[in-house]
Amino acid sequence: MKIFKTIIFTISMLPIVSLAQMNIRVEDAYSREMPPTASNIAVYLTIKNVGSHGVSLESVISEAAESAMIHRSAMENGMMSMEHLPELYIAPRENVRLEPSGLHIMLVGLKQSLRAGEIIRMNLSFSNGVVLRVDVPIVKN
Ligand SMILES: [Cu+2]
Repeated sequence: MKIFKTIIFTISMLPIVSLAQMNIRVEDAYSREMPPTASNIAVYLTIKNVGSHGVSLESVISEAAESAMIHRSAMENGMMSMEHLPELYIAPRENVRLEPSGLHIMLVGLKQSLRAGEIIRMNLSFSNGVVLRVDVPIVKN
């Protein structure tokens, strides 16, 4: 009987999880090939929130690096600097583009150098509990 209850519970939870998952899409992910000495790389992608609730990207992990952070590049007194964002909000029915000279995900402490043609994996965790696995192709600079 306990098993039966567990099955019912699992089935009833499924649609909620998958609907939330469908509300967030990640597209056009890529990173540029860097010199072999580079220890950090920037990842660019577009996050689409097609749902009716705002959602925040809260954390990123990748097996390719020691850690990952959300960064925003900005010009300050003629110098390019990077600011660390604790999270990234995506309003309902909005897209947020992470692109060169703007928002990006910084993979810090690469475990090995990455060549064009390779693919690295990241997991993006959102405030609604959704975790999306994203494949990031490394492209020629
Ligand atoms: Cu950065």
